[in-house]
Amino acid sequence: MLIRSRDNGFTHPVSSEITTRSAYEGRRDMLKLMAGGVAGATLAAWAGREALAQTAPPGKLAALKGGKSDIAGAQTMEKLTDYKDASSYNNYYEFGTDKGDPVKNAGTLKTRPWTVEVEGLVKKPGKYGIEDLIKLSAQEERIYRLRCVEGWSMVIPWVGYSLAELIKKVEPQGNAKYVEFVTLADPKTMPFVGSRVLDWPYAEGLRMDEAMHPLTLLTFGMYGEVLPNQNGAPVRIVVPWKYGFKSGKSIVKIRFVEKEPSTAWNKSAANEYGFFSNVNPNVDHPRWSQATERRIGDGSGLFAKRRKTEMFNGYEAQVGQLYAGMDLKKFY
Ligand SMILES: Nc1nc2c(c(=O)[nH]1)N[C@H]1C(S)=C(S)[C@@H](COP(=O)(O)O)O[C@H]1N2
Ligand SMILES: [Mo]
Repeated sequence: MLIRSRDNGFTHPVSSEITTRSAYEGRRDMLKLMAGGVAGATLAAWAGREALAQTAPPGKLAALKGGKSDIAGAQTMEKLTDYKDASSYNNYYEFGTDKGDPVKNAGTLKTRPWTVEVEGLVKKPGKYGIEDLIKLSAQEERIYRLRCVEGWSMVIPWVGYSLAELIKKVEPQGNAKYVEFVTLADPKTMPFVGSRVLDWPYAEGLRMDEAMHPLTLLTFGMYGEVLPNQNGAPVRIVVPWKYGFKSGKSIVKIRFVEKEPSTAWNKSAANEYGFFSNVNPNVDHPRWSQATERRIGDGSGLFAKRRKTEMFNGYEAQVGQLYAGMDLKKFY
């Protein structure tokens, strides 16, 4: 396909993958132009780009913009997953176990007021109101692949800042070796809390060096807006080199501890879900292979095209060092 580059005016071939990405960026540029009072021909030139309508959010949620992140691994030329897919094909068991349940049921989640408690082995524990937490550091946009342990993946532009920014502010003590994330478990608003699928609250954890890694994102938004409830509003973690279940949604506690914390999925099936859960095409899940994945949007059923899963979900250059010398079959 031929498109005209906005940067230099030259016409050059690009793959359709790049087109959608640039259409998304184009929309943001268009909004800037509109704000600046540019109309008519310019707007007409932007109209009718269908990829744009699919990828962009419908604009019902509050805007949350992030500056383009320049940390290594935070950008990709891959096609973004359509907003519609990213916000309607979810795992959020508190709202049901089918992929379509969270978007239907998470409307009851009350995201204000919201407090995140930082506790445990830190010099400056405290309670952060969500608005203060959002303002604690500059918001960045990071485009990450999210690979679910079940074998599907998406590419999502998240908005947030490195968890390390918060960690530095609260000053962990020397004996703090792990960070535990506790998420909301409110039986009044979450219909499946109380069911026995998992041991609630949904809890997750990271080793301190993983939590401090710049790619680990304290996430408040996606696609330039605040997170929809079903994606973990008002604040979640995103750890792009690990299977999606390590990225806990709707966090209420961040706790610094000495021993490896137990996690919801590890408690439910320790032989299937280890503490590390780094994406690894060479270590199969006991019930299925992890060598390939289906990118949401690439077709489904008989027409599903599968892609090779990459070591550490493609972030090996950035995070491989964290696991030097570790037997990744043993520490799965
Ligand atoms: N609290 C909570 N967090 C959760 C889950 C959950 O069920 N409850 N599911 C996890 C799983 S299995 C995945 S793949 C990702 C999905 O995130 P997404 O729906 O935003 O793509 O969220 C993770 N975080
Ligand atoms: Mo998942």
